[in-house]
Amino acid sequence: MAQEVLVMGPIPAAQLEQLEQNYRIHKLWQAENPEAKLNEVRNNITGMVSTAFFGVTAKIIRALPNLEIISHFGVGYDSVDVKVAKEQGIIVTNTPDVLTDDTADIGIALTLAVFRRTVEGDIYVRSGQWIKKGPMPLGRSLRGKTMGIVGLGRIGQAIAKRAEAFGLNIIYHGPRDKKVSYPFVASLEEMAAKSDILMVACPYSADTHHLVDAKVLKALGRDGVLVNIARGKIVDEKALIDALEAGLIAGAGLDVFEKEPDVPSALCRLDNVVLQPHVGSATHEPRGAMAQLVVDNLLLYFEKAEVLTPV
Ligand code: 8YV
Repeated sequence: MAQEVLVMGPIPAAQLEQLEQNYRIHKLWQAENPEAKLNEVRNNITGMVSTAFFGVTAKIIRALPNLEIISHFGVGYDSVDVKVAKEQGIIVTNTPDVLTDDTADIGIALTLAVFRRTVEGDIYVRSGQWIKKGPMPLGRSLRGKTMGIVGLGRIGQAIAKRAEAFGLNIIYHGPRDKKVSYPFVASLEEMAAKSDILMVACPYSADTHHLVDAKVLKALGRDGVLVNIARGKIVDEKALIDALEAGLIAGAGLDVFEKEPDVPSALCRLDNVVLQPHVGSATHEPRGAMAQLVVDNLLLYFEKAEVLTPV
């Protein structure tokens, strides 16, 4: 009999089709009454697919007595209660590597957009201000500035590599000194004080909740720019809005927010902020590769009790 897989949220169509060909799947995000659907299938489910937005709570894990594997669509798996899953002997997999380059690209795109005012420039042309007012106010050069990276993991390193090509100096902060060529700064506040750009690229966990707070932003200073391509909750969003409104920092480039897709209107009103709707991995290539890893982890697990990318 085919395994039954509960799919919490959408993944690309080609891989959803592969799931349909191999398993009996239940698309919970499309169910009219998700709770009733869960009750109906709970004893049959052996596999699950989750996403950043459609995660897996401890309550759901505990409601599925025969669950064996959660195949997560995304590199960050903070939306899955991994601790409870592991306690129950459930395997969790994620989708690293395949999205590293595209996510790093968005980090650089946001940095450039804030420094070179590219979004403002686009509006300046389209709204006819160029003709009316003449040249736009000047931006700032990246060359010679310092980027402080919070979290020098796969994505942080890919950002560093790109940033070096733009003539930026790199320093980094994280839980430990990785003994790499970039200087490690043990105190985040100290790193922020040394940085022109504070680039957030670390995973979200209880340890990194509101890691970037009012003190760190103050240390970043009036010429400093915050860029976040990781998770919204790593930054205290209220403190960020206060710092931007008071001119305590120069600007921000944000791909992620505390309560997606609900972005505070205060952020939308600020000219020195560039906003993106969580698009780090949002190109066809990585999204396809991520979804394929989701499928391949399930296939391998149900065939040989092995997985490719456990967390
Ligand atoms: C999302 C992401 O997974 O990989 C991550 O951690 O945040 C994104 O790639 C994507 O939006 C799909 O849920």
